[in-house]
Amino acid sequence: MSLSPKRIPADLLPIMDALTRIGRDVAGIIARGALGDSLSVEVGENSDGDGQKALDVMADELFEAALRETAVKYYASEEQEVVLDLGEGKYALAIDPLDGSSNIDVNVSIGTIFSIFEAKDGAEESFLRPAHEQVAGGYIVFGPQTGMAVTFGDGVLIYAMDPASGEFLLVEEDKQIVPSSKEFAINASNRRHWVKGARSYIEECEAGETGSKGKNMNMRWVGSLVAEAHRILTRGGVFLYPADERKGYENGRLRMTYECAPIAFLIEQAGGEAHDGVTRILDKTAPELHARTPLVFGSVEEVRSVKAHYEA
Ligand code: AFP
Repeated sequence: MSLSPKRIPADLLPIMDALTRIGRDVAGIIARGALGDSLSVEVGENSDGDGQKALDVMADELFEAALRETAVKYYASEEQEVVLDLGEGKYALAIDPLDGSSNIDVNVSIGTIFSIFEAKDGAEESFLRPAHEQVAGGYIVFGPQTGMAVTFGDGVLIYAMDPASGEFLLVEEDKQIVPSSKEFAINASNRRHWVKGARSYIEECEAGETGSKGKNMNMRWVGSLVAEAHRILTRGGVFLYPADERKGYENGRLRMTYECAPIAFLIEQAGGEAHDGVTRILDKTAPELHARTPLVFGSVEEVRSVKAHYEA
């Protein structure tokens, strides 16, 4: 077993074991960096024409192979155009095998994001359903420490990987996000493209104590969703990837099925909130496998403030 089994539903334990075993292997590949094969060389394109890095494809192949030995029947990946039928099993798993690819060769935290549903009869219908039907959601973060945050709908469990053994050890149960924060995360270079609500919220943050917020704020942007989510789970904050006017960004950049839905599940289970500016992420249904959605998540006071700006 590659992880502490405590509080993991028995049916899901073999899947979580497979995910953390591969997580350990991917952490080892990343840690070797330039001592190994090039991880950031472009080797192809995914379904949307986004460049695929060597590590994107390597991680996808490793996770797919390991999950074939579990009760995962349907496998949906950012790196695969269609849902794969892995054979027998009662679950459907969506995954971004390696999120944050642009950070691979600059030694910045990257991650794997996963979402699990009970499989329905059909492949796509197992994923194109209200996000609140997930039975598990989480991420593995590859950074100065490798760790995992996961929820099965009964609180958020935090694991740390022991570098010596590669085992994921449970270090925190029922993680809670602080309700207020002085930190926001957004890619400020896109300001001129943002929808109005996002722009007015950020302007309020930038006004700090001279404006209606009455407190100075700080900004972070890692360019790696898992790194932002881990920071926000750990010390609070709010993350925004809004819709913007650029071609292809009318629904933001992030994908509903294997990025936003699992992150939203985790964040809500930790006492935070997650919406697309208007609608709760967990109330949304992806219209197609690789659909994008705007995403705002984090400390409840700030997430609600963003929503108020969208509604103003
Ligand atoms: P890559 O995997 O292409 O690096 O994209 C990472 C990501 O999907 C997400 O992890 C980041 O939060 C977001 O994109 C960064 O987007 P910008 O590059 O537009 O800031």
